[in-house]
Amino acid sequence: MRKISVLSILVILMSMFQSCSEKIETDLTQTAFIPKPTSVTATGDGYNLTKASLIYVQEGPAGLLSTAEFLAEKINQLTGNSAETKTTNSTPSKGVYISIAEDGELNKQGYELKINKNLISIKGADAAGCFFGLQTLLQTLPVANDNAQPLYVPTGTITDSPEYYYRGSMLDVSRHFFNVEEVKQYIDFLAMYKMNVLHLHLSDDQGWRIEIKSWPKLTDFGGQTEVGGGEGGFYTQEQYKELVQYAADRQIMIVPEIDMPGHTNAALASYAELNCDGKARELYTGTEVGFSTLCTDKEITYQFIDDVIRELAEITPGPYIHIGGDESHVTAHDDYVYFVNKVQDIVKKYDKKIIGWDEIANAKLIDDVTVQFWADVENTTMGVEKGAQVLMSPAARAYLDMQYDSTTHLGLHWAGYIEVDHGYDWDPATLVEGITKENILGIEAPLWSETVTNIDEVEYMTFPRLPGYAEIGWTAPAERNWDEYKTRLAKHGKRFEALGIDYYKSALVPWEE
Ligand code: TNX
Repeated sequence: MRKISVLSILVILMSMFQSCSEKIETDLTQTAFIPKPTSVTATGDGYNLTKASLIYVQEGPAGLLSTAEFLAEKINQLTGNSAETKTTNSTPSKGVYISIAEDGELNKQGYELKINKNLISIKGADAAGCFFGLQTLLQTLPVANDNAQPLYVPTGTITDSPEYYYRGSMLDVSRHFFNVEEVKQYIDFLAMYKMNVLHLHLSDDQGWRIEIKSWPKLTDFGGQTEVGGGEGGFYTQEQYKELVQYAADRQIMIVPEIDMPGHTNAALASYAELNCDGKARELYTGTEVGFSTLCTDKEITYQFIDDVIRELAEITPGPYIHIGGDESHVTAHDDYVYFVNKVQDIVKKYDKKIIGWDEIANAKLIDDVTVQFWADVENTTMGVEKGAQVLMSPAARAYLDMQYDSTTHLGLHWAGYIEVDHGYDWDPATLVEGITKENILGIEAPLWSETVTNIDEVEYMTFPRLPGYAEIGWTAPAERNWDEYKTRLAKHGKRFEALGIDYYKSALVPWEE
C-alpha cells in the first residue's frame, strides 16, 4: 500500500518535472518558414497565445476582417479559447492587431509581423499582405494541438514581401473532376504557402466543367464523363462563385481556363454545330491530345465563345481569363492565328486580361497578354518580343503531374522526372535565355489529371513539391539554396502528417522522426 503511493507520487513528480522542462521555443529564427521570409530577427521571449482572446482589426481598410476571423478560428482550434475579433482606431497594447501600413512603407503584398510579450502586430502593405503575415505567424505554431499544450509564439520581427506578383498552381478538373470540397482543400494548401492564384482548367476533350446557362448541353452532356469513363461532373455557377469567395477569403484569385480551339471534344460532342462537318463527336475518355478543334471559320463558333466568356467574366472578379491555345494540332496555322486574334478581342470586350499557353504567341497579341511558358522557348521569346508578359511553368521543372522518379506509381514523365530538389533548384529569371525578371509575371505549377483521380493522389503529386514552387515565387533567388531548404522542408513533414496530407517521402529530404 505504502509502496504504491510513494511510486505514484514519484510518477506525478516526474511528469511535473517533465512538463516544466518542456522547452518552449523562444528563438524566432529557428522556425522553418516556407517560403523563407526576407528578414527575421529574434528577441528571445514568448507571446502566450493561450491568453490571446481579442483580435483587433484597424477600422477602415477593406478585406481585413476575413483574415482576422481566419486567425480567430485557428487560435480557437489550437487553444480552446473563444478569441473574438473587434475593430479599433488605435493600436491596442495587448492581443493581436491587424492593420495596413502607410503608403509606400512596405512592398506590395508584403507585411511586417512584430511579436512581443504582449502584442502580435500584423501590418500589411495591403489586405493580401496581412493574410500572408498571418500565414507566417501560423508557421510558428503546430497545425494541431490535441493535448491542449500552452502555446507560445517566439518574439521578434519579420519583414517580408514576394519576389513575384503571381504565385499559383493549376488544377486540371477536366481529365478527372474534383468536387467543390476537394477544390477547397486544394485552395487551403495554396493558402498555407502564400500562393495567390488557383488556375482552374475547366474544359478539355474529356469534360466541360462549368455551367454556361446559354449553352446547357456543355455540362448536361459534355460534363458527364472523365478519363477512364467515370461519371465526371461540373460546377454550377453558384458553386463556382462559392469557390471564388472561398479563395478570395484566402487572398487567392481564381483564373478560369476555357481551352480552345483544340482540347474541345467535350464541347464538340455537346453541340454538333461547332464542328466544321456539322456532326457531333462522341464523348472521349482516353488521354490522347491534339485531335479536336472548334471550327474557326463558322460564325456560330464566335457566338459560342462570346457567350461563354461573357458568362464566365460575370462570375469571375479576378482580372484574368485563360484561353488555353495549346496543342491545336489539327487546326491549320492560319486558322489558329485568325481564331486566337478573334478570341482576344472577345475577352477584351468583357474587360478581362488574357493568359494563354505559349503557342498563342503565334497570334497578333493585343496589349496586356500573358503567355504561359510550358514547353516552347521560341514561342515564349516571340511572345516577349510582341510585348507579352510570361508566366513560368516549365514542364520539366514545374509540372506537378511529372513523376518523382521511375518508381512513382502515378503521373507521367514525358518532360522528365522531377525529384523534389530538381523542382526547387531553378530560377525563373535565368532559366530561359532572353527571358528576365522584368518579363515575368510569376510562376505556376500545373497539376494535369490524366492519372490523378482523387484528392489523396492530388496530395501525393503536390506534396512536398508545392512548398518549393511557393518559395521560388516568393523568395529572392540569392536567398535560396537546396541544402538549406531541405532542412526546412524536413520540418514540414510533421505538419503534412498532422493535416492528413498523403505526401511523397522523398529520400532526399532529412524528414524529422
Ligand atoms: C501537355 S501542358 C498538355 C496537357 C497535358 C499535359 C500532361 C499543356 C499546355 N498541354 O494537355 O495534360 O501535357 O502533362
